[in-house]
Amino acid sequence: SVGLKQVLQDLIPQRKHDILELKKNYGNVKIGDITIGSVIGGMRGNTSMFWQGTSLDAYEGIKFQGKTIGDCQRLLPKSPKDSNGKGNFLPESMLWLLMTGEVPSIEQALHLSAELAARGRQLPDYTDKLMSNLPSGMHPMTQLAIGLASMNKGSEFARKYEKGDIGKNEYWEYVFDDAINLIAALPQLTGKIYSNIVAGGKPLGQFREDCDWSYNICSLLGMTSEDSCNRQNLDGKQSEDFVNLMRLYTGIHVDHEGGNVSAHTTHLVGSALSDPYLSYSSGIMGLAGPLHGLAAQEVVRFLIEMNVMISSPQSGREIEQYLWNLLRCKRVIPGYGHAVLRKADPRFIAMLDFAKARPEEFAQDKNVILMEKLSEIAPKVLKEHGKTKNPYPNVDSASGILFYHYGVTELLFFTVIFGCSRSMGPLTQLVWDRALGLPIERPKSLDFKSLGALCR
Ligand code: AMX
Repeated sequence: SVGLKQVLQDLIPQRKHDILELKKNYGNVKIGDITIGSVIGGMRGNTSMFWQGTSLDAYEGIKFQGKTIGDCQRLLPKSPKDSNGKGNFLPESMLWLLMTGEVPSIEQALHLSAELAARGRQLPDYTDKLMSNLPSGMHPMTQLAIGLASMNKGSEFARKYEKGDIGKNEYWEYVFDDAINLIAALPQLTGKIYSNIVAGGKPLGQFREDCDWSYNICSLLGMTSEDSCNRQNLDGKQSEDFVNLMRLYTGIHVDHEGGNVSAHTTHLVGSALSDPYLSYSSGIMGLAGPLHGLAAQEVVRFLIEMNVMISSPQSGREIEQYLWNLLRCKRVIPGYGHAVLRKADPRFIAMLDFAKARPEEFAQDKNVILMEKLSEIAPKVLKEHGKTKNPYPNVDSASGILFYHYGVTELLFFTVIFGCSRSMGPLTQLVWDRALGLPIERPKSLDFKSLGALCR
């Protein structure tokens, strides 16, 4: 079938059987010990979540249903409108892979893309009105969380649940519909937020039902050469590159295992049977934190500030000095380090490769040059400093500065684009959570007294 829901329908019985068997036959198998260090240390090393779509290896980085970024770039269908075939895969292809575990055919990917475009044509009128009336200057991530939460008014799952006419076995079907509607609405919602920030709410571009999801994000930001606004006067090549950057960025930020704040939050809130809009809105609140999604913005600010203070972005000696001063002031180097990864993030490398493949476009951009130079110098400094477990660049080191290059300069807005992408992984898991009948999450907590008792 070319329909994602139908394909899932066929997959679910076997997976459900598998999970019941696991529970029945192996429910008591131990997979680790929990230490006091983990209880008071952000639950590090505490392997305790089921998450299907992606897994994170400390050295190999992210894998999407077992596939590396390189595999995905080779295997996942691209847009047929891609003029030279060198563009990135469609995030819609990634969504299919996450949901089903299978690489979609081009027909399946395009069918899903068309379905998202058809469902995402316009925002519900209540959301549109609400977004138009938000105070100017409100944080873009607050706007996104409000917009998403408001869409719960149209939640199929919440409506059916309220009426009491669905059984547990059918939950996933309505969660699926909500998830697809939510993902479909993100280009419009993102465009609306951006227009609130930069144009007093005036539309910046057009939604095109014959175009893919990433194209529509770009168009509604006023960033395609064909749209009415074309705010940055991008020429055809730049506009095509920007759309490809968006496909790349939104294709590889979809998920990063289950334990990160936005994914875990979505899963946790959903486990209380809150609908996908409320669940993902909560995840967005977590993504807004500076140690999580907001880091891309910090990196851009950091690069711009450093470029003011040094004579050239190629000056290794001055960069090194700048970093040591920062560390002496007990500040972190933004864009470096990771809670799980222990090497350079392959997503960073993919973004860097995007810039390297376009030397003419970026040759004069001091910030992009500094970003690249920094990735050679900062690891050396952090290693010598000796505290950071992973001294290498993380995903946020490159992404923001590339958007900045093309003219998206409103730093607080980057995380909204991250939020578009990140919808795909956690919402996939939410569909599977309900399909497999996973229960409400309820870890046990300990107070000082109980911890003390364990130490005696
Ligand atoms: N610069 C300086 N010091 C750093 C550092 C950095 N980039 N990264 C970690 N450290 C320090 C920590 O502050 C900690 O110091 P402390 O012992 O005095 O508290 C020590 O090294 C050990 O930390 P860690 O175990 O290596 O990292 P963590 O798992 O606690 O935190 C992270 C991970 C990402 C929050 C941290 O590396 C950091 O703050 N990096 C900078 C901000 C950033 O780039 N965030 C983006 C993360 C990616 C994402 O989720 N989007």
